[in-house]
Amino acid sequence: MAIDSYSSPARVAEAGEGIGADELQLAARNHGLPLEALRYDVTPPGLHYVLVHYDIPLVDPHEWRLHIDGCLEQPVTMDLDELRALPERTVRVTMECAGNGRARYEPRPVSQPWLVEAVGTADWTGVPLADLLHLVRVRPEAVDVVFTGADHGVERGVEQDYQRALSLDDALAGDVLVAYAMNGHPLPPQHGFPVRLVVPGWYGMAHVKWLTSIELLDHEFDGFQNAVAYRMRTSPDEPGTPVSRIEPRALLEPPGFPDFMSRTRFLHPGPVTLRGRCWSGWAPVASVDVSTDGGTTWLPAHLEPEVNRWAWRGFSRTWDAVPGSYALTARAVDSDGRAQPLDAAWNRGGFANNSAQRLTVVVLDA
Ligand SMILES: Nc1nc2c(c(=O)[nH]1)N[C@H]1C(S)=C(S)[C@@H](COP(=O)(O)O)O[C@H]1N2
Ligand SMILES: [Mo]
Repeated sequence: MAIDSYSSPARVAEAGEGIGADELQLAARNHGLPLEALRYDVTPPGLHYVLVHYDIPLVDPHEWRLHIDGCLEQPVTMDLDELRALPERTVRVTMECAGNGRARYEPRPVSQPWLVEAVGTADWTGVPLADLLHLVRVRPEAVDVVFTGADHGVERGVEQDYQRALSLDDALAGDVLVAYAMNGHPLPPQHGFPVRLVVPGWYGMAHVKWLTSIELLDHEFDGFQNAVAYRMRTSPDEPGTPVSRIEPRALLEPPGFPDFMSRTRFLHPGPVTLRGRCWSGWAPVASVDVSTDGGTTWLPAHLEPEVNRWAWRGFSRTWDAVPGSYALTARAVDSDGRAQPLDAAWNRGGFANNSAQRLTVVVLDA
């Protein structure tokens, strides 16, 4: 039997169709950030969201090599010790899956059914990609840089290694790292052990895990994850535009205590400080507003100082909670004026859904 019998395009759920066994299977492998973990400045690794397209490969760190070749003067193969001997840099980065919010789109694109929780922040340590590219002396004709992971699978009938490319300009800009440590420790297997790419400000698909090769091309990369997947389109036959940087988002730490099944929050009446985190990959967040009536009226939040450009920022707002039922939400606006909407425009892949979060909160009688 041929693999192309698995080539059906990504499906969109029928009206009213519930989450199916195939989506549940993905959701049970790929976990989100429990929203109470927004309390940590740096996400403990086990609480950081995880997304893996195929299998988590078992990589022997002694056998591992990074190959850098293609359109350059000085091809290089290095082992882990050689990589770690180069000058290192640590950058705090908030990473978010491009599919975050997918399950809240109507109709629902059938894939990993994230609500709002596909996010995490880590201190990534590694070698700046720009330093490595300097070392190998990239030729002037080079335009794209392809990153290949050690994982292998099939997607819509196409057998492939996980590969993503950046333009040479994007690869040289903004703190892109070839990282071997997360929060000061070797990468956990699910986060790319022993080495992954980190592309600050970009959605997760660009941060290639289990990195084994970096190849310079003199033409645009047309691999599956760039040319077919991760494109914003409303119908399957249009080429669409590439998914790239992270849209602005604010997320509230759910206040009070939860009901086990519905996750409705309960609070006792009185003053409460609502807290959360905000980020945008395009431009720094300029303001955050909070609403207790589902976005009809907004209250400005206090923004904590920026730790660095690529890490989320804390925000807070006091609220005098009186008995009743509330729909809490928050929205971020970045300094380019990109504003988080109550309802983001739909696309077929279910990408970049930064529609404002909605938390049902019941303030109990005194
Ligand atoms: N090699 C490889 N890299 C990958 C992936 C993958 O499946 N294989 N998934 C990508 C996607 S879609 C996301 S959102 C991030 C998730 O990174 P994390 O699991 O460390 O949070 O890794 C990216 N890098
Ligand atoms: Mo993702």
